[in-house]
Amino acid sequence: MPALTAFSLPSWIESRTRAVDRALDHFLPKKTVKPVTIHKAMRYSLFAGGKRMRPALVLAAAEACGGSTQAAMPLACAVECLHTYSLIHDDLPSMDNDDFRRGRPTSHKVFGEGMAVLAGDALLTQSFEIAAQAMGWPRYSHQDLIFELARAGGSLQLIAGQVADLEGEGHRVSLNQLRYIHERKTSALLCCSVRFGGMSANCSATQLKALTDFGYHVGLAFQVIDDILDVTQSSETLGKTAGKDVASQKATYPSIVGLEQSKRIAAALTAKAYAALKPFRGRAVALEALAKYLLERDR
Ligand code: GRG
Repeated sequence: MPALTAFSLPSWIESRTRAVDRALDHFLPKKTVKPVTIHKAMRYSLFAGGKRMRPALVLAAAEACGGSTQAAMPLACAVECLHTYSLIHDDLPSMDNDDFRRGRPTSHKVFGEGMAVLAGDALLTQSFEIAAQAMGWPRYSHQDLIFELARAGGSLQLIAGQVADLEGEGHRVSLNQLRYIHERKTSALLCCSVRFGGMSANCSATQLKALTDFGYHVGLAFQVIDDILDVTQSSETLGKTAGKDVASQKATYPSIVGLEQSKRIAAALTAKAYAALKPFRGRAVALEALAKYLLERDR
């Protein structure tokens, strides 16, 4: 009888992260390609040591649906490029004005503000170029893939979250409004990531619905934890400026409901994410492990 091998998340993450890094390196213009400054700037932020959680979710969802890493990889790289663009722009002086991200000086600190804007723009465009290189599946066409990415990154989701965030500054923000921001700013792209994984495996409508539900809840939990870590961790651990939310009087879960209640809310959201995986009947091992890891993470 073959020995049962226990699933190890650390080694799963390590091997998938290495594969994602190799694929990103393949998809992106080399830093010697003209104009070299922009390609250096794009690569500087992309290979700065992010957690690669969105690509991991794409690949884990693909596995849950019986798909392959190879087929899902362009979509995993596309979401990471879009995510990195949003971080570069979020750090700009005209937005959050941050000097430190992924453990290094932010793009505008190194390349200047104009080049950082362009590096973000280029990564956003690059994400669509990469997504267009996915193979397309009987149930999901290229049109579906491009629509999915545009919807998650557009003015109804990611940008809407940032708009509400900017407009909320200096005002009293209710818990409902904060949830609206989190749904758009964070949950939308995590949701898109797991949906992409399912699509790359030509998943059924039931599976896609389950992944959507999972992504929504895990995305909200992810942002509540992000709010908590801003208060409880050091800049060194986070690789970005800690305590920024308090300093800028930003509405967060801890500032509205307190730290302990925030932890309970994150745990409850993660429980809902687990429950959404029921249709996979135990086959979504990596997704389950990732949800637990995201809840317990310290950076
Ligand atoms: C288009 C300017 C502009 C902004 C879009 C999403 C967004 C709005 C800005 C991103 C900034 C931000 C703090 C978003 C919240 C989501 C979040 C917690 C991002 C950090 O994600 P991690 O922790 O980062 O996965 P790494 O560096 O590990 O990839």
